[in-house]
Amino acid sequence: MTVATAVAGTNIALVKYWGKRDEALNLPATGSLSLTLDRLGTRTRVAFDGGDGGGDLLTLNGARADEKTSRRVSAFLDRVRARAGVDTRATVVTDNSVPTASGLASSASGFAALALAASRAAGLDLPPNELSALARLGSGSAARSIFGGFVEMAPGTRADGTDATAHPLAANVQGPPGAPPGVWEVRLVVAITAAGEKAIGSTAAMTHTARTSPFYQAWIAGVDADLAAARAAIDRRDLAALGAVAERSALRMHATALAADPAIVYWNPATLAAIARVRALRDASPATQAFFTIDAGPHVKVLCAAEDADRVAAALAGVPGVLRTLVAAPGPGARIVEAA
Ligand code: 2P0
Repeated sequence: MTVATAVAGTNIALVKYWGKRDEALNLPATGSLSLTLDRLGTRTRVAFDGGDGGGDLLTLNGARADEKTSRRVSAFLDRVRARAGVDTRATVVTDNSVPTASGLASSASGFAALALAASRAAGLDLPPNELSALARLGSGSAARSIFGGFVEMAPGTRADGTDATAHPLAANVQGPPGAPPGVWEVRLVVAITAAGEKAIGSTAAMTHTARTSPFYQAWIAGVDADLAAARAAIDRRDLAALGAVAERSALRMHATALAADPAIVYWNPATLAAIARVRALRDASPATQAFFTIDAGPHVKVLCAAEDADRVAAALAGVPGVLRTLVAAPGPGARIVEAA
């Protein structure tokens, strides 16, 4: 097989990953826990067809990719080629189903789709945990997008990273006694608060935080407790408990980055206004159970029940500085959609 197309959904971490134990192998310093989304993701076609004659040819959202992105993808393809015993250059065509400048064009769905499409096109049929470890080499968060629904990423302890993989959590397939099986019907409402690229990429920001933030060790030390609380909340389908962990984890991650020297500030005024709106929704009578999380950018993502998603989206759309909102549901893991 020399051609394969894969799709993968992006994921939003509820317990954040922010720091590495090994930069070369992209091994996280802690575990993390996320929700894979349905509508927002990446479709990638890989053909080991000789590329542009000299090297790999990467087309991203209809245009030839820039040097930096191309190099990162080629380095990833080199790992796949080495493993499969292939030395042919590739043509890669990748499209994000994420709205332009949404701040959600994350590397998570990109490297998950690339790991699956490239490995399959190279003739490898990797089991999910090995695919997850492969995707991690491209981007830490991509290891989680191999799986659908709620997913936990293990930091692993091995130096070679073979145990630094993600796995789906049981809540994806079974609920509490009496509840119907299937994915817990939560939603993530995304409030876009800025257009354009973020100021500092996650990889560089994590390294800078680890080197200069006096809060970094305290941040790392707290993640296991958040993971345990999040797992327990998901088992019970307790939205308020899961939301409390998500807010705590995001605020601590940002506090740690804010304390770096020089400071890493991802927020803008609309970020804070959206946080205030979410808290007001909870304090209102009747209350709406809604909980925010924020990644390496100014946008605010709000966890809520499916039946409240439209109300939460409308409330956020009215916040000054919020440019647009979108609603995402839990989605499946990475999958092959075409192979030849
Ligand atoms: C996360 N983020 O857990 C955290 C929270 C952003 C904020 O994972 O260096 O692009 O490629 O492993 O995965 C974004 O970082 O970083 C990220 P690398 P990645 O979702």
